[in-house]
Amino acid sequence: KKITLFFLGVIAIALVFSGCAGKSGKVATEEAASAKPNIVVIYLDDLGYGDVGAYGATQIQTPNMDRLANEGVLFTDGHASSSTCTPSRYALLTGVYPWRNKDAKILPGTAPLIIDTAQQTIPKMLKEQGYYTGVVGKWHLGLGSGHVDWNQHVSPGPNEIGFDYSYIMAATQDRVPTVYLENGLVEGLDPNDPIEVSYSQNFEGEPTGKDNPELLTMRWEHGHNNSIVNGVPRIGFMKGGEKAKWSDVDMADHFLAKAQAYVKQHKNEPFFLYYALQQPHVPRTPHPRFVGKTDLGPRGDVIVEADWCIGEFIKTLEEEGILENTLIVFSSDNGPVLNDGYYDDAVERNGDHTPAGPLRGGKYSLFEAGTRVPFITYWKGKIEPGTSDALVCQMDLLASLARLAGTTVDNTDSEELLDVLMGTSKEGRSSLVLEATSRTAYREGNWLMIPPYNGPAVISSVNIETGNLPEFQLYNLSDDLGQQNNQATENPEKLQEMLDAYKAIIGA
Ligand code: NG6
Ligand code: CA
Repeated sequence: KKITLFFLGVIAIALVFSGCAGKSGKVATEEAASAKPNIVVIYLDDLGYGDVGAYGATQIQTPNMDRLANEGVLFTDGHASSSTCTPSRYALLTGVYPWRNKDAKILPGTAPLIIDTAQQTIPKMLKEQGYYTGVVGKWHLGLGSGHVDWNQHVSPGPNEIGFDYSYIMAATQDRVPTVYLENGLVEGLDPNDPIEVSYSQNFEGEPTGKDNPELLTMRWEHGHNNSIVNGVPRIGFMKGGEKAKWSDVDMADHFLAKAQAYVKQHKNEPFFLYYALQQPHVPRTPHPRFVGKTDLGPRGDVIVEADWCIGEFIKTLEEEGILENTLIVFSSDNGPVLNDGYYDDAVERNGDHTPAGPLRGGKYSLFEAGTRVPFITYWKGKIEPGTSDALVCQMDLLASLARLAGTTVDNTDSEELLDVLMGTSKEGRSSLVLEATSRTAYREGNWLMIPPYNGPAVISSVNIETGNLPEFQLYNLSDDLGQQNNQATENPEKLQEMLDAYKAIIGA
């Protein structure tokens, strides 16, 4: 009898609780779903300011990027923090200036993770606000904490800095290991064929690009002459892991499929996706169905391929009925380069295409084309189409997305510019320190100051101006976007004002 009464009591209590939980749970989800849109950052690798139709390209057709621009806000003055990959990605995810971290520079595939696992990041912040968070694509922020054994679970990595899900290539397409990692595990690894990676010496008996040109389907021009994978010579040496190696020509489709699957799986909860495409970084390996889509050779063709991927990805959001509830931020990690180390006709077939648009410099450069990149925000039905000349930096996404998700972050480098990203305000940043291969420059208003730097004025291997000059440079971008007229000597007051403000920020 006692037992029956006890059970009745338990059932009664359970009913009361399930009733409450059911009701408030549902309301909470509905509120979250309408208040917290999905957030997708589509990030390209080395895509230049002038490589997109909406930004003036005529020889590369980019209808899907153009759709985002035409139906969203096209920023004319949007910046990566840096003119190379690792620092820009560091700033994007952490909201911290990359020059504050001495390790935030182009990393080998064996480098340890450079984001502190205690650090604030976009995925961590969003996760705290109830988001499911994922990264698909290029990582290049280091993995592990010293020596990485690629045959074991690799950690710390994206999953330790806030991503619930990660499907990545460790570094770049031109660096070993040339395998994908899903949540820290090399996909498709055969334990009987373990992976070994070294950036200092080759493994005995393994061919290299340098010694075995007869094995190459793509020739190296500078660097890129170590291990050969799929006929392409890479940076770094790798042995084993045959079955796990990626197929270069399928990489775009492969990442797209992962990004689409992620969306389908998480469409019923607010999600964040950092979709980091590999194009048009070297080696440029378009899938055969994109070969010849432009007259520019592989560099143009992989941009068309990336554009197609973006179109397919948007279609998935549409088909799943969540496009209206998804904010898309589109950008690139640094400016363009034609010859980045392989003979792939990028220079020879460039014709009169201007990858940097009207800007001076390119990847690796302190000049404008290093960091000023395509930058678009799109949110169907929420963002009014338009153009914005506001100064914005990818580093500002942390604070801005925090506001969108209903929270704030304790971060002084990341500026909260949500209204600017939404197109309702044109009040962007008043200043920004830009970085290129560990050098910095200072932007305030329309003025740009580059302090004196020794070193070559041009990186001859890639044929890009560095921005180095032994004296100060001062440009007024409002009437000299191409940075042709150095006003440092004729405008000493402005120079001094800029120098003082710059020193105050960098702590010099
Ligand atoms: C450089 C590579 C270049 C590219 C770059 C990183 C050589 C000679 N050049 O060192 O090809 O991989 O690093 O690019 O090795 S980034 O977009 O990831 O920053
Ligand atoms: Ca890059």
